[in-house]
Amino acid sequence: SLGALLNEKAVGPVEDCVFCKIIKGELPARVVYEDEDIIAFLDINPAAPGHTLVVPKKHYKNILDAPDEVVSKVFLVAKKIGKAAIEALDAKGVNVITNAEPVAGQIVMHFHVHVIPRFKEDELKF
Ligand code: DGP
Repeated sequence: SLGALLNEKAVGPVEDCVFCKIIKGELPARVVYEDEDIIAFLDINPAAPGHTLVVPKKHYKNILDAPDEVVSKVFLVAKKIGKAAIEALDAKGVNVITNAEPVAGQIVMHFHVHVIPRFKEDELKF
């Protein structure tokens, strides 16, 4: 189930456009959701349990570069995963965030949205 998958640990090394390689199946990832246009997998360096990245299969640099339809699809999947995290992991809320350009903290230059489950004992600041 999606809930069980969100509880697992991410796997996979870090390289240049790692997300394209993950999408092509050339690098492993703990995939928690996939459809025709979108893949979602656990973050290799999670800020909290269940930290998931939602990624369009087509390469766009970031939200500012992606077509509106792609942005919509990515955020709708982020919503689905956020709700699953609250149900399956007993999270109390989620951060849904995206970084655009290195000055804003973007490291992987392939558009992605972070879904970060938040727990009562969780003192992360976003
Ligand atoms: P950002 O700073 O928004 O570009 O976040 C990039 C995220 O991607 C960061 O939280 C770590 C994650 N990440 C980088 N490389 C890999 C990888 O190879 N596999 C997985 N699962 N996550 C990765």
